[in-house]
Amino acid sequence: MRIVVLTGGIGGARFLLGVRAYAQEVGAEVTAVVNVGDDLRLHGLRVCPDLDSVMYTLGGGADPERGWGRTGETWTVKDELAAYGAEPGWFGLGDKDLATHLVRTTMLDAGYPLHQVTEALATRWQPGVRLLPATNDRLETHVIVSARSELASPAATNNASTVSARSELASPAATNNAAAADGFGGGQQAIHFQEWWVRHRAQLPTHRFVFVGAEAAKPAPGVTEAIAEADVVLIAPSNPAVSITPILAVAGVREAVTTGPAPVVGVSPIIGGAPVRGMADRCLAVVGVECSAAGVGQLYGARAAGGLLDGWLVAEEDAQTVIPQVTVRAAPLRMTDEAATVAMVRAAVEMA
Ligand code: FO1
Repeated sequence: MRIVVLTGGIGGARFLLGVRAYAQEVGAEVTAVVNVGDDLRLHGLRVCPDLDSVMYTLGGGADPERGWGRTGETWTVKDELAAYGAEPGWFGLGDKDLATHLVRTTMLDAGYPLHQVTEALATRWQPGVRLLPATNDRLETHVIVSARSELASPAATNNASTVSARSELASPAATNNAAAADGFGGGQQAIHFQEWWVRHRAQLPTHRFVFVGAEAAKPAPGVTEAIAEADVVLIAPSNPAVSITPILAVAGVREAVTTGPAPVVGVSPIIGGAPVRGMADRCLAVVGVECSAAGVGQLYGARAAGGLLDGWLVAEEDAQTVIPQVTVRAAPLRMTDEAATVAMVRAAVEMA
């Protein structure tokens, strides 16, 4: 059996632990198509948070509490960077983690595409599933927020690493043009997702997410093929707005899923109206989706109605959820340990 999982974020990485264990039980192969919208360039390095969360989590190197970065991490370089006043100080790169970014950046600069770099890094970690970036091309999630003085000030914008962590959209002029062009009127600013997520904890007045580069981005080699050959496609209980949507925004991926032969089953990231962790509620509010299993199920939509889902696995608290033309099943959805996650995966695959 071939299982494809669309995934991103820390919840998605944890879900993959269960998918891998289930696949080992039934003798299935797993391909994870991982979000790259969180990626950023920092201190000259390419950082891929979602690919690294999956690689470290499945490879046994992730810090279980944080969910990102390495276990047993030290922060000497981070402190040294702060001593130089090197911006941005709000995004911490651990010493062990830095080695990953150095190897990745060196390989990318040598011309290797991201999917081959990911494969090379995974050789060390042996995640037990194939990791594919959704695309090798530039795709960055930016967030349109109400402009704030410190964000738009030239000093902040001119600092190299800050600008590298933000898009060319971030320059006030460009942003205002972009915002104005979008009929949002002036006074709005595009900032990189990580700045919104880590520096501001999603607490800024936020208008929308933009997946910069999505139209031109192509699925990484192997992505549409894996989806076409899959026996089941699972949508992990990741953040729908900023982890799953940017995967589907890559031209060709959504079509591959909706027109492919494999049944598509999603797992709700919302239990009883609240996200299990992270800030999915904040993100769903930005896109105007109710923070509920029903809201997210409707966001993904029924395949029969042009959406994605054949099945939607919800928590027992949400057993009454109805999504027209989608099979809804209830099961315990808290990934308290691997066995609990395996049970979720089994329930999802059996729906398919
Ligand atoms: N999240 C934070 O809240 N603070 C950080 O300083 C931080 C650093 C960081 C470094 C590397 C990495 O791969 C992830 C990091 N994250 C940090 C988490 C990251 O923002 C999120 O894991 C994803 O982007 C959201 O899924």
